[in-house]
Amino acid sequence: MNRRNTDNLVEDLLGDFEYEVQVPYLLYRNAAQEVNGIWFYNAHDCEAAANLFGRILNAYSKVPQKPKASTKSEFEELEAVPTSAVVEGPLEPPPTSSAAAAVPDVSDDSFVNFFSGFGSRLGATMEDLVAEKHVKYILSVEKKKDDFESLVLEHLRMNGAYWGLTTLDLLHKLGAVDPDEVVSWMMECYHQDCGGFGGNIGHDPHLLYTLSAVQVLALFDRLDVLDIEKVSDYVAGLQNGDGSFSGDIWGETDTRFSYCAICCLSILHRLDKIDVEKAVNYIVSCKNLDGGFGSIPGGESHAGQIFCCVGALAITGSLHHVDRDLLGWWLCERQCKDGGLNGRPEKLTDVCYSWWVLSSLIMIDRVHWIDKDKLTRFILNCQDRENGGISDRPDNAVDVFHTYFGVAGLSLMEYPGLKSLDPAYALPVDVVNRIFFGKQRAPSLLAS
Ligand code: GRG
Repeated sequence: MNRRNTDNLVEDLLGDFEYEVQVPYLLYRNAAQEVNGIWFYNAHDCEAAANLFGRILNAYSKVPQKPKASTKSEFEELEAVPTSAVVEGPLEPPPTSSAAAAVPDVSDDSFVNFFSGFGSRLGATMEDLVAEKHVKYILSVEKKKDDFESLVLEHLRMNGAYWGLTTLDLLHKLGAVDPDEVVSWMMECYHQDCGGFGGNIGHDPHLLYTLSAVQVLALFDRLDVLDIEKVSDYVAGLQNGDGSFSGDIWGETDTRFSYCAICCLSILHRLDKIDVEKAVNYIVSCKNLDGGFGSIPGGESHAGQIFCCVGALAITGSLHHVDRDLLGWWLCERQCKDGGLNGRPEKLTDVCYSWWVLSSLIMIDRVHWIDKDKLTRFILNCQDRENGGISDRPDNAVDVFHTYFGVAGLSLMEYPGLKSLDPAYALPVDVVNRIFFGKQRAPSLLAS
């Protein structure tokens, strides 16, 4: 059930089990009377999983109950359950994809080898990732306000906060910062008049910073400080007649802004404030013949824009617009001889594409088309092992942006000891689960 975790969620469907589909959620109550919801990016997958539940329950209802004391396994006992219902289950992608990462099936050997064998084949341990040094580096950048890096990040400080703090969370060290201090600084970047956030105190509001602000508040579980109607009105107000989004009042459109708006509104549970169908159609109009996406219709395919478009389509349950094999092929061709990934043909590799490319491949179930060991080595070779931080390429100067995307790429490859990141929301999976399941419960099942 988990997108990239080999620890499967196990539920006994054959006990006291009830389920209900409310696309994109599959809600169920188990024998312990716990109500849970499984959230799917794709409406089809949601219905297909429900269908599978139905087939299992239906088949089981036809099987006479066996005596408890049996030497046979529970699966052998379910002779009347057609095994093919599970093997050919609707969650399974075509044979070429071997179930890949998005919906792991631990019975699939290629999947098990791809992920769980990784630590031992590579000899990777937490020692290879100098995690403590990276934590120190991130904390030190925050303190040094006058050095080069801080100055060049001055206008992007809100994004910097998102990169740095998410890195700390992935490394289980978010507790090293004072949330009140962060939240109070962030609210100084908030524009009460319009509902948007600036990149720093006194800077103009923009969707790029508004998403980072919302993501950081979500990390700290402090979305309650927001005037959610005001912020979501600001975001929704930037949608144009053709479904695209401008980044701010000055009007430039870019699929990056479509992603920022959709991700932000989804986190705030306010997607209903925009015309989602038009937003999706606009993104689809930016799709190219090579399967990739650009920043505007006709714009060159670029891995960064592809993440934005695939992420927005994933969040809105519209991934059926993607030709997974064609795009997967284009994306996996981004891996170069040094193991790193570039953002488009003939360009240099850069650690940040570990995120843009891998997250996209995960969302379209083609991440196993990448040589994971080589990419892991590439990222680890970009670390400053003495002072912490990760650079774009080996031996270059480190910065917070590449430190985040390096650690994020490792997390997507399930590097030992790191928290899991959600490939669409670019937030740790536990944070995304809290947003969608923490306070929201299955209304009809709870009522019964
Ligand atoms: C929440 C993760 C997250 C993102 C928010 C801002 C945004 C949405 C996405 C940005 C996507 C994007 C366009 C990334 C590319 C960034 C990058 C390294 C651009 C460099 O472009 P070039 O042309 O580089 O200088 P190449 O590598 O093509 O030479």
